[in-house]
Amino acid sequence: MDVVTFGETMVLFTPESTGLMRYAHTFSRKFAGSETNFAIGLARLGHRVGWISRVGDDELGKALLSFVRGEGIDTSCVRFDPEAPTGVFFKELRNASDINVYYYRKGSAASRMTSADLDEAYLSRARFLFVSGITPALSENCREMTLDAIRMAKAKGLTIVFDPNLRRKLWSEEQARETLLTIASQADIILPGVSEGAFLFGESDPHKLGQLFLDAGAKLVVLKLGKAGAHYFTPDENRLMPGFHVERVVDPVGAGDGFAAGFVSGLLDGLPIADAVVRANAVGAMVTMVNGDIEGLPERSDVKRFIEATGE
Ligand code: CKP
Ligand code: MG
Repeated sequence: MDVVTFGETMVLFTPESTGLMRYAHTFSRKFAGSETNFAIGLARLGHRVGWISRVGDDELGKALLSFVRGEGIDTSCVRFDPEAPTGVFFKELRNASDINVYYYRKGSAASRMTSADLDEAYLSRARFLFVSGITPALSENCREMTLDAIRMAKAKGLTIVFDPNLRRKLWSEEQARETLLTIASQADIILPGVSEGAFLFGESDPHKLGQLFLDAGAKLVVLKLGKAGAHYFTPDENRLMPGFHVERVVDPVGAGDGFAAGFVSGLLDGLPIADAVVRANAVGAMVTMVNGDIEGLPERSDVKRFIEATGE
């Protein structure tokens, strides 16, 4: 296996109509969650990924698990929890620039995960552990599990990749800041957005943020700048890799996970950091052109064509 990740994937309902969701009568049913968005992105690019989670022992949990497995993700460490339901969320697309997410996930099966869901032998089969800042926000047991997963993976020599994925609806500012900074200090590679950097350090200048994350402990920081692209920082060099032009953004949710998949795919292929960031920018951009968090994730040949056509 190349990468292991863990976290909550939910049933996603999206109104078929734009505007206020209160007027929506028909919804499409999809599945989404940061870690499986990322995992499926990597699988489409030809890599092998394992996902650790829990789903409810219910119809939607069974559908979700079949779906993720069908996308080629190893789900041998996913369990059914008979005592809690599969989480659900709604994505209201009032228009392309006004998108709201409503969670119905409190007490969900995945939020009941504990460190006992982690299998050390399973983790040690991979080269990378992908950690998203959503999982520690789900519950105190998930927060402990996240820190234990990092500890175990580090001991086994895995590279820790961390996407802070700040979700203010899930926890208090103080809890979020403290935990995300703790994880940032333990990660090898960190993929924050500027707004997340500003939340954590009270600073939004990209150069200063890059340095702050390096000082906090990361060896490589890739700061996401939206349509401007991404700026990477190591102790020795830093460089801005411009983003790709997108004619029309349909749905930006999931772009960060696509970005992470493109970047880790580049590292797995042994690309120089700059080229891995180009791939990350391309996958992130492609995700925004399609409604759904995983529907726009490209295959390898699609990314190549997109990069060539857009003249990076
Ligand atoms: O940062 P992104 O827009 O890439 O993340 C989107 C995902 O896991 C989305 O699929 C949703 O399920 C979530 O983030 C979340 O819990 O908010
Ligand atoms: Mg994100």
